[in-house]
Amino acid sequence: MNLTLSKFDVRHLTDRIEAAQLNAKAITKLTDDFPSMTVMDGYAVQLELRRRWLAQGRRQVGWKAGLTSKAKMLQMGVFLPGIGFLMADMARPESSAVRTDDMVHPRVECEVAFVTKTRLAGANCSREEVLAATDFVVPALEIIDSRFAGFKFDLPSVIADNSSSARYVTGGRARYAQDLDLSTLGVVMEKNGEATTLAASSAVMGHPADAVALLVKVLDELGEDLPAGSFVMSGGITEAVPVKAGDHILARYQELGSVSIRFI
Ligand code: OOG
Ligand code: MG
Repeated sequence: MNLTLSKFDVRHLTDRIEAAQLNAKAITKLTDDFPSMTVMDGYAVQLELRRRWLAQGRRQVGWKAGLTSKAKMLQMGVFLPGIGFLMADMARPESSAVRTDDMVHPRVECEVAFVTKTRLAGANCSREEVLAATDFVVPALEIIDSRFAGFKFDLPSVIADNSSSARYVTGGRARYAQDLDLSTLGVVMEKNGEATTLAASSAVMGHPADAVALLVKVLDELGEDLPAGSFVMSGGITEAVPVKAGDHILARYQELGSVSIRFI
């Protein structure tokens, strides 16, 4: 897919995204000013942001796939998946208190995360290859935070914003993928003690490993691969739930245990 942004525009839009993240201040979506922006332009901004952060000494641990379930697509009104990068310093400990004052409007979603033991690459990556390359799976909560006003965006804008990546939390029990049927794992998310949303992992493209395969294909288009030892989040199973200071989230997964977090 083609690029419409100049190198100058990419740097300028990366400045905007980076400032919105640092100051936790919402901005208008990028396509308001650059209406012909493409998905590839979005990735050019995302990769410039990653380049800057790596140059600052931040460490990348992996990637995430997003908008991989119908629930998420319908919630956001964006009907194609995208990917984003994950840094080590975005991780928060299980059961810890997560600050909200450094985010714009955080939301929480339940995901299945994969940790890989061999490299994955190529335009034809399959579910079987992903499962063979998987060391173990672990339940995760992703705390997303769009930097766009009203949590409203289109695909090029959200990809430029690193697919709303903000924080993530793992917990529960790590399991070998071959010991589970990853397409039928039920998950219930409780907010402040009340079941708020529930679904099964098949909501993610029929099988969460298919979302990882899709991520590898997008990486291939970007000239990247997925190195051994990567942490990969496969996408929200249910819609994301807004949270504010004082809220507590507990996600209970079939076979994988539970993950909780509270907000201050
Ligand atoms: C985009 C990120 C989507 C997921 O798991 O679907 C995502 C968003 O909804 O803001 O992380
Ligand atoms: Mg997500």
